[in-house]
Amino acid sequence: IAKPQATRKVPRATNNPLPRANDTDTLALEILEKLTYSLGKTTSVARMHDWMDATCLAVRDRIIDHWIASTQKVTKEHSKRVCYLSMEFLIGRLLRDAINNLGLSEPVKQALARYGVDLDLVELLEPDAALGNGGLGRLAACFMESMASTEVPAFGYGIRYVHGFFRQEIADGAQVELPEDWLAHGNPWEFERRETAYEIGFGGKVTMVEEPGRPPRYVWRPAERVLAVAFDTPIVGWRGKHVNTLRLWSAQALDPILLDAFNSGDHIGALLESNRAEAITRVLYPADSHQAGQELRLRQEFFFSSASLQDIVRRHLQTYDSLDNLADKVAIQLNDTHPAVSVAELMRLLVDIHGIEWDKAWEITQATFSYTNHTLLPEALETWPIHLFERLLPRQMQIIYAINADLIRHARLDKGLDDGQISAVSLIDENNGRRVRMGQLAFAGSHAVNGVSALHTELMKETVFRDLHRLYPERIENKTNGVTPRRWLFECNPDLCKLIEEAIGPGFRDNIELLAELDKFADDASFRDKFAAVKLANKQRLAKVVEERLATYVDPKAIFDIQVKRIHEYKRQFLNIIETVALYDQIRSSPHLDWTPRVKVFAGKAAPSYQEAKQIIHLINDVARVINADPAVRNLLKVVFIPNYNVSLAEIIMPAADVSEQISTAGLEASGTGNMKFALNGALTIGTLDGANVEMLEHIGADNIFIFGLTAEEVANARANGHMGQPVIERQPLLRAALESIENGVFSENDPGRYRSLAGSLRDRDWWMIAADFQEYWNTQRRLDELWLDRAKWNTMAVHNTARMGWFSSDRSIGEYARDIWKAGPKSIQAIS
Ligand code: H2P
Repeated sequence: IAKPQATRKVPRATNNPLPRANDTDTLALEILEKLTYSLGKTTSVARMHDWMDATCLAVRDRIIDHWIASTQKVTKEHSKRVCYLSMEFLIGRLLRDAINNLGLSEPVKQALARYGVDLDLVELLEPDAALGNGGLGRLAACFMESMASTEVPAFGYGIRYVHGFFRQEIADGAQVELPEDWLAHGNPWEFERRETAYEIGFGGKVTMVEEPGRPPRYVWRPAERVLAVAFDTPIVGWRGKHVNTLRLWSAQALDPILLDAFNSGDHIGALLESNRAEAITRVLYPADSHQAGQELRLRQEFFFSSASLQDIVRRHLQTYDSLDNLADKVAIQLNDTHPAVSVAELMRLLVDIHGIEWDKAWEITQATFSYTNHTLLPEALETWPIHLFERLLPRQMQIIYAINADLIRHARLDKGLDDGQISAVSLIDENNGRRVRMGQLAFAGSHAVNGVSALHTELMKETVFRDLHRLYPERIENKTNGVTPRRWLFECNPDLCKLIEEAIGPGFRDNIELLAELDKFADDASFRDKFAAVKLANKQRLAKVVEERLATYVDPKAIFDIQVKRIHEYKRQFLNIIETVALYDQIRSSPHLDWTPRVKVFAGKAAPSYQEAKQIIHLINDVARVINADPAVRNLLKVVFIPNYNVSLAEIIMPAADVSEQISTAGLEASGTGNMKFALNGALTIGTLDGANVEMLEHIGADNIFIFGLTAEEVANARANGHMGQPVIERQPLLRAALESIENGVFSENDPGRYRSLAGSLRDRDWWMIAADFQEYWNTQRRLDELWLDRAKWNTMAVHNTARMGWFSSDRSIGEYARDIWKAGPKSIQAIS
């Protein structure tokens, strides 16, 4: 390979970015320039990792050109900005996203090829930014991409965790949690902004200051202060039209070291303060460690809320001389209750720091905030013990009491609520040792509160927020989730996109709803065959990953039946594995029957403290070991659990599924977004009438989706009527036999009692309705088996799925938020119908 020399002739970004040639020659030089001048390496000594860094840096320069232009435009036009506050952003890798959105995929590939470097291998080296647990964090990442793509000016605000979601390994069938280290080799995408840092206080005292002729003021003197330092990552939208900022906060001590202590020999003590501060942003909390309860979690929540609000207020005052018009220029979206303390903190900033009168401040606060609820699970609705809250955030506690007093007065006097209803709407839960209810606080402080699917939104009105809804009937509205088609179709399934483009032209890349035009190809045999060929190639790619990681062969010609998501009882991976065991029994007892070959694929992490979920992982692995080693099964059934599910693995899995498992107990999955990714890539859904499945059914049509099981209403009734699993199990020989083999140690010979209590939970109250739904689930799976034999029909249905999923784009979700809640973004977006 010739060794080109780096030169400095490449045009550099200025305040007026020069349009640069998107050709291979220019990019090759830019990458080389980064390798040489930013990394100090020559092509002969550069390692793959250096090439990855150099490529990211070169691509980042291209983004910066657009970033500067976007920022200047927003500033000049005084556009309203959206601030999306989220404790989680599950971003994954950024390189492919960036080059795809900039339209640079081919030139970058060819530029690297000049140095004998393969872009595909470079991409694999980028660590996943796993700053989230699951759907909630991934939704925030899709929304960031869609806001950039639809040109909604936005800031994402969150936490720069040093260690993201844990790395999962499976040892002897069980989950082992290891620290994840995405920053170990630095992060080429981010900019540290040391000049953008804010002091965050904790603890201390509040004093009332009275000055003659002025109303009393409250002054908070925190006992402890830490610094929040900004790290910015530019997020580039489709075709590079607009770039937004993801601003993540990192905690640091005001003094990096206590020099006196150090000099007097206390080397450890000298660093204590700094350690304590940095601990705030060291690790992401795994969700579901129900009632994390730890003080550290509350510190994290306040830390990033306060830093973000101080930043928002400062920036607003740079342009406008008053905060009176804050809500006209900023919309703050609270992603779940994690940033709910922001309501009290903004009130403190407005009233205590900027001297705004209380009622006016409350008006501004409510007009500025809106809140998204993501779950009805009672254990996930955050509450904090008053004594902890008061000790850590004394002024915010006072403010919450004052907000609550106003709320209760209004409820009692204006709306005539009785005592029971008052205690339901109160921001303070008096029944469980006095706790602050963050859901109620977020609700009270927002002008709009939304659920994430039509069903979930209705259930919010009937359950968790029933009384608040009665008090403020206009406030709750629905915003069904969506996923970005750039990552979840264009990037993860390029061959399918090529095929779609051949059929309907390139328009769908700019308007995903044009996918609907594919519908007319569903009955075209030659198109269907090509569609199936792409699917097969994607399955081969997944099979290769399975082979590499698990040393297990899976046949790409079998049905790939996939369930990937956090492991949770309500998501019912347990139901799926029981059905697998029943199928195994049937294949063994009736070997002569014409069984349809299936590969059951599972992946997902269990929160470390969630014992039942960890047991389910163990069971899946135990079942896999036994079935995969049994020659009697003759490869008709394979079970694999792929460890360490993350965004990058999802990008390989989604395009490779024939069957998508969306089988939560109805009424419990708020929306789901994996369901959308699978169907968009042509998988057929087997699912309950839960979350967004309900709307998918409406769009895709009942003929193209496999719905089974109790409805949310039936689940609620069954629970209320004291449903028990045992009588159901008695009536169902398949289920009975499968459960018995699980509880008798057929899959855990060295520890036969391992699953006794897990299985026992079905005999008992069967809270998750697994026994109740089993038979219908089994029957529906067999309908899928049968359909597989008529491949033309299967493929027709698969094409309909892809064609009809355009509506589930996060561009559509963002359009609805922009139009109904934020009143921000270009007119074209707000005009979305
Ligand atoms: C949660 C809900 C999902 C929802 C997602 C985004 C919390 O994600 O349970 O139903 O789609 O938020 O709104 P998850 O379970 O995947 O962690």
